Amino acid sequence: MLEQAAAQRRQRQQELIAIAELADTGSAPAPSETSTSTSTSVSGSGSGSPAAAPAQPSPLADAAEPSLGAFDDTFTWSAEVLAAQGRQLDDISLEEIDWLGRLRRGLEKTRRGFVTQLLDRLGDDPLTPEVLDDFETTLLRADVGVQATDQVLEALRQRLNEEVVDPAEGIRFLKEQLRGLLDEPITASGVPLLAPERERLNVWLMVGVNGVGKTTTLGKLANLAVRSGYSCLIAAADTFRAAAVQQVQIWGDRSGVAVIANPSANADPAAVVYDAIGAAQSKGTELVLVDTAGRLQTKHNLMEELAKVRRIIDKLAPDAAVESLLVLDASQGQNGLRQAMAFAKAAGLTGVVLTKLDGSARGGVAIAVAHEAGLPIRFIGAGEGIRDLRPFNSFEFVEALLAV
Ligand SMILES: Nc1nc2c(ncn2[C@@H]2O[C@H](COP(=O)(O)OP(=O)(O)OP(=O)(O)O)[C@@H](O)[C@H]2O)c(=O)[nH]1
Ligand SMILES: [Mg+2]
Repeated sequence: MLEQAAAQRRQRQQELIAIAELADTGSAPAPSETSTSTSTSVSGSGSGSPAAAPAQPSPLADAAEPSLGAFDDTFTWSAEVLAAQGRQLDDISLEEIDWLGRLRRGLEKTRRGFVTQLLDRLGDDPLTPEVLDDFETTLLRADVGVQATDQVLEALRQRLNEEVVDPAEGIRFLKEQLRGLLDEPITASGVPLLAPERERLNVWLMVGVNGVGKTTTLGKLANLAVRSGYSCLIAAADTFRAAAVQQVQIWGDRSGVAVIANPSANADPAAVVYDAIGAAQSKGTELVLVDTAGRLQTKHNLMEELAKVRRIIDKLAPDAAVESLLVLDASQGQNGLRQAMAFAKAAGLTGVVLTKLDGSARGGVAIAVAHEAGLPIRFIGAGEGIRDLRPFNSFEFVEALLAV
């Protein structure tokens, strides 16, 4: 079965290598603008004075290196998933194994041994149309969504009409269908793997309802960007919640990334973004990460505010590569789909970051969002740590979701 998957997913190799490059540990030099400040409202890590040295000897000091665990079941599984994508053992990094292990553990609740149970129950007999009810329950319970589930089952039914399919082959086909749904919007976007474009201004907005993990994701992205050698700046545009600027400042400090903020009460988020883009343009910064509010007095205000921020970016930096990433808490399941629909228009969404997969029983919502909202999943978060975020890979995700 692994050989078959290897043949099919060989083209994935290139993507994975790019992922490894993006997340390459420690190879990137610290960004030259680390902890510098402009004369306006920028505060860098540490003292905040212009061109101040970083407060920490290493800005990445708290980004714990992954360590090799036991050669347990998870380790073996992780190595197999990478091998199935055509990866050679000697070019697999410890970080990748570590991440896959965490992803698998994270999706444990979603999986709840579904596939194992399913295979046990089905035995070795060929699949019958009645058995598809079990598949349907599996998918719906993981929050894959009605539309996507219908489409997958229809494909399976058709397959059963054409030939005899044993349970293991059924699962393989199921995984292939799910991957197809996840990859559709990614392929349509023309960007297989999202990364900031070098030597160009990239503006990435984190949007989403309160508490989903916007600020945490931004902090992790800042760290990933620094480790990948990008110059980066954070715009603290959540001016609604009093502690928001402080929270984002802590994340900036952890990676030595300067934060643009406006200390006055009820500052206009669009003005903060204005300052940040100005600072980025004058310094030639490659990536501006924008933290936005998850809650305002009314939902209407939130959408208005996001639209205004978008207008400012488009006006000030018409040539910038803008990404508007909807952050979704995987544990909110189908609610996430509704949020995606609500934000799509005002925020001009270009992609999704799925967070909290470590504690979620509803990881399948990724498939619903990809299929029904037509949005590419770009990153996934599975933990509160600074390294608990990785670029999205449908093969790894589906393997983790439906692991035996
Ligand atoms: N377990 C887990 N917790 C997470 C993850 N991402 C974020 N969190 C936690 O979720 C909580 C909310 O995260 P924030 O980043 O503050 O969320 P936010 O969307 O910025 O919230 P508001 O600014 O209030 O709208 C924090 O306690 C984070 O540590 C994740 O991937 N896994
Ligand atoms: Mg926040």
